[in-house]
Amino acid sequence: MDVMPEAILYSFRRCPYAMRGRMGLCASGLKYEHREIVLRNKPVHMLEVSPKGTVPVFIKSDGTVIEESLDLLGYSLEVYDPFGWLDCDLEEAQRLISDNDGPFKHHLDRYKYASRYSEDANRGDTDLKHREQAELYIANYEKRLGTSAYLLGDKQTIADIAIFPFIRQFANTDINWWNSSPYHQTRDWLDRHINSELFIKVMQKYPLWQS
Ligand SMILES: N[C@@H](CCC(=O)N[C@@H](CS)C(=O)NCC(=O)O)C(=O)O
Repeated sequence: MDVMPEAILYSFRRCPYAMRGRMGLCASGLKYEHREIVLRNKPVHMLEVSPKGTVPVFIKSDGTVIEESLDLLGYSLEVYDPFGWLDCDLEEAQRLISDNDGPFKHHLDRYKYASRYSEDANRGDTDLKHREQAELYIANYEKRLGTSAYLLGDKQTIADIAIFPFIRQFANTDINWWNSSPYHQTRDWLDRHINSELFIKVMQKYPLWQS
């Protein structure tokens, strides 16, 4: 009898996209081999199955490759969605996630890694200017969270799960500023996610995987 190979996840602990993927996998209870990598030294096998070279990369036991974090989150929840994260207005969730992955992430990168974006620096942009732009999205969350516990209402959904790892990164860029910012509801929402049992589980440390 043939034995199906185990599914594999290539992941990097601090990557917010990988966190999103791991949240889905952990919620669904899917079993897989965790392969922790560093981005400056990607495993040959990972690049063979996914030449674009980003994490997360998930290889299902039938060999199918999922190389986008949102696809991995969606796939996991289609297998099993114990908390009903898909039970929401998926179009609205998609809109929020696209804003997060697009313009918010653009400004987050330039706020967090200002020195890597020298072109912007030459144009006189500062990291704080990008923080201000990113804050427009936080202000929208703050408004939503003023009337409900989660981004799409009183229930946690895929939108919260897909987005909070990026807000965590935004907050950690200057935690003193974040803690004294006017975004009380968003801070509380973020803290609830960061302190959740599931997130603590997905942040467990693994030794570097070696082939
Ligand atoms: N659209 C991809 C983006 C993933 C992504 O950009 N991950 C980063 C790490 S946070 C990465 O792997 N970058 C490659 C590198 O830095 O070499 C997804 O949603 O999975």
